[in-house]
Amino acid sequence: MELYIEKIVITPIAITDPPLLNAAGLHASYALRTVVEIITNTGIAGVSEIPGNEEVNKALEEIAPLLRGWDPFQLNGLQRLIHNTFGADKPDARGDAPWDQRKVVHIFSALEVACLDVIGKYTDRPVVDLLGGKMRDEVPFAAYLFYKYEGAGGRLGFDMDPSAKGWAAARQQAAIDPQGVVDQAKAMCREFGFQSIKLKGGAFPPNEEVNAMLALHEEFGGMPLRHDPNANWTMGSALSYGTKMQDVLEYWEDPVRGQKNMAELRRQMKVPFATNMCTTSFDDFPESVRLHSEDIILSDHHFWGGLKASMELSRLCMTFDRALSMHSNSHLGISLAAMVHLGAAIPNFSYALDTHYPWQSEEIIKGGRLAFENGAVAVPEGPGLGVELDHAALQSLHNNYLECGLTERNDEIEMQKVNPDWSFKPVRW
Ligand code: GKR
Ligand code: MG
Repeated sequence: MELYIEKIVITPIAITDPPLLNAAGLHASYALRTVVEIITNTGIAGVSEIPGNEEVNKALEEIAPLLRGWDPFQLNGLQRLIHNTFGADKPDARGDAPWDQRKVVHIFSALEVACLDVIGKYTDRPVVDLLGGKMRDEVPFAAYLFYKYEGAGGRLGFDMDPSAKGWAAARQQAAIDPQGVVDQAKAMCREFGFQSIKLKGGAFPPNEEVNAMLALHEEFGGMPLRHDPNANWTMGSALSYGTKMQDVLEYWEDPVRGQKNMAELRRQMKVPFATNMCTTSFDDFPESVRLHSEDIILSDHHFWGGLKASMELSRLCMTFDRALSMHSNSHLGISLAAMVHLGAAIPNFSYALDTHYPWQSEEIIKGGRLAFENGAVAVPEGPGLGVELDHAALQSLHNNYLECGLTERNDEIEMQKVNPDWSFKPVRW
C-alpha cells in the first residue's frame, strides 16, 4: 500500500529547567525544545524532538509543505532536498557555545527520526531494528551533575517548591562547592542508580573544580568520574590542574578549545580525552585523525544528522580507533527514546551515556517519564520509537513557550540577570 506524508506539525515547547551553571552562563527557567509530528495518509504519526530555536523552527515550517506526498522511506532524497533548500551548514556555524548552533543537521535529525518512527510503526518493528538490530537490551547512562544556584526553574524560577520530595527536592538545592556537588551526586545516584558521574565544569576556578572532583572520588571510591569545562580552560591551567585530578578521571571532556589544543594537551597527559566540541561533524574527522585530538567522541544524533548518520559515525570510530559515547542537552522522553534505540544498536559503546533527563520534571509522552533501572533505560517496547505523544501535555508546554517569550538559548543573558558584569568568554580560566 502506498505510504506518504500528509502533514507535518511543528510544535515549539518550553520545559522547566533549574538554574544550572556552565561555561556559557546560566540556564534560563525554561529550556526550549521543538516537537515534530509527521502524519501519513494511513494515519500513522511519527515523532521527534530537537533543541528549540526560532530559526530552526522557521526552516522546518518552510520545508514542511515540500514534503507533502513524500515517501518517508526516502531518507537519502530527503537529505538532498534539505541541502538543496538550505545549503550545507557553514564550517563555523557550530559557534563557541557549549551547544551546537548548526541548522541543517538539526532539521535533518528532526525529520529523519520522525520518518524512522513512521517506518517502524508501518513495518511493526522498533527503530533499533531499523538501525541493524539490538546489541543490548538496556542502555546505561551517567549521573550528570551541575553547579547550580538554589531554585526549581519554570514558573517558580529561583523559588522553591516546598512540597517536593526525594530527588525532586534535592534538585532544587544549591551546589556551588565540593560538598554541594557531592550531596547532589548522592541524591541523583540514589534515585536513578547511575554508576558513572560527570560534573559540568567551567563555572568556577579550576582549583575549586578539581577539589569537587577529588571530593567525589573520596565519596564514591572507584566510580568512573568525568569533568567537562566546555573548553574554557587555558592550556596552562588544564595541564597543571588536570594533572592533579587525572588519576581519578575515567575521561576528561573538552578541557581546552579546538582540535589542535586538545591534541597537544592530550599528548602531555595520561587520561583519555572526550569531545562534543572539537570533533562534531564528519568534516572534522580527517583533522581529528591527523592530530589525534581525542579518544572518545560524544555523538549526538541531533547534531550528527540523525540516527543513521550516528551509525555511520560508529563505524568510522571503530576504523580510526575512537571510542564512542553520547552527549546530551536538556530534553524530554522522545529524545531519550531515540538515544536509547541508538544506544542499543551501536556495537561499540564502552561508556555510560550523558543525559540531562533527571533535571527535567515534565513529559509529553503517554505513560509519563521513562524509568531508569540501575542507571539504565530499557529499549522502549512497541514499534517505532515505542512512545506516543500526549497532546494535552504537549499543548501545556507549548503554552509555556508562548508565555515565556524565549526564542533561543542564551545562557549569557540569564547570567547577566544575576550578575550584570558577567560576559561569556570562550576561554575563561
Ligand atoms: O546544558 O549547560 C548545559 C551543557 O553545558 C550543555 O549545553 C552542553 O552541550 O552537555 C553539554 C556538554 O556536554 O558539553
Ligand atoms: Mg561536553
